[in-house]
Amino acid sequence: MEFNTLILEKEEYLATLYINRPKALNALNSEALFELETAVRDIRSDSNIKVMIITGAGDKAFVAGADITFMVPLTSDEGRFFSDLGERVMRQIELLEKPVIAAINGFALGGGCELAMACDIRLASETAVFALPEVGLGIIPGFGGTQRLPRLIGEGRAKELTFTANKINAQEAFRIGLVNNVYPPDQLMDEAKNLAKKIAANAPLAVGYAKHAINKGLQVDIDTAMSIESDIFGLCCATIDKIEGMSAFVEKRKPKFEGK
Ligand code: CO8
Repeated sequence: MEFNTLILEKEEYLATLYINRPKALNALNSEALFELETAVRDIRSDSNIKVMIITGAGDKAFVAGADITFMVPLTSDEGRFFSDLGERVMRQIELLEKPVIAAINGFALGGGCELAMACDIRLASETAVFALPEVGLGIIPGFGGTQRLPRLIGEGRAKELTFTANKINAQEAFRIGLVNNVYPPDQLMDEAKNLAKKIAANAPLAVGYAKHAINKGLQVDIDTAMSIESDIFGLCCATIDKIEGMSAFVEKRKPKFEGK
């Protein structure tokens, strides 16, 4: 699949998506967001793909934000449209039935930090820098950042980062729980691929259902969440992979999952 602003590579079970606008440090304009939406749709429908990695092309930036040049002339209505588009695409990543790993290889600012937050697991290079600089530009995070950041790191820290627009390094991002782990730059992609491989060895439907149960459960009270979990557990029990996984255990062999 050919894009102007992205590179999509597929190998076996893994799709790796590079945000590729090097002249603008991979900043997201509307073309990039529409292409991202197309790529996510393609990955959703590709039954070979079990895990997706999102990273930035080059060695300087994951994504340095929404494209400021693009946003300069936006009217209120156009700004609302652009924010809606970004929110929709981030949500499609979050709701994708396959795990998405952000491999954050440099600047993850504004919309770039928001893109990383829409992914399931965030791995960072030691050189990564995070911030929500929006209030310094007279706007607010508009791709879901005001909602996801407090859910990830707690209200107080989220408000401090958002109100100050402070930049933090990868170690600080790790300390506050914004990223799962930090690696030397030359190891980041290998580590992301190792993680993808581990995930892909498990039953794909069960992994997707687990993602769905966690996402849905976080939005509701604990009793409703338990009921969501048991409903989805019931769905797992109707899969061929459940029979295979348990048979393999009993027969002391490795399971061969079909995603059915
Ligand atoms: N948008 C457009 N162009 C950018 C962006 C960006 N976000 N970031 C960098 N660039 C461009 C620069 O303009 C420069 O272009 P040129 O060579 O033509 O001058 C090129 O990338 C290289 O950048 P620098 O020369 O500035 O590189 P430095 O290493 O000196 O600095 C920084 C790197 C610190 C990343 C710096 O470029 C910077 O501060 N960039 C802006 C970061 C930022 O503020 N991001 C947040 C944007 S706002 C946002 O994301 C809102 C999301 C929600 C939108 C809701 C819809 C309305």
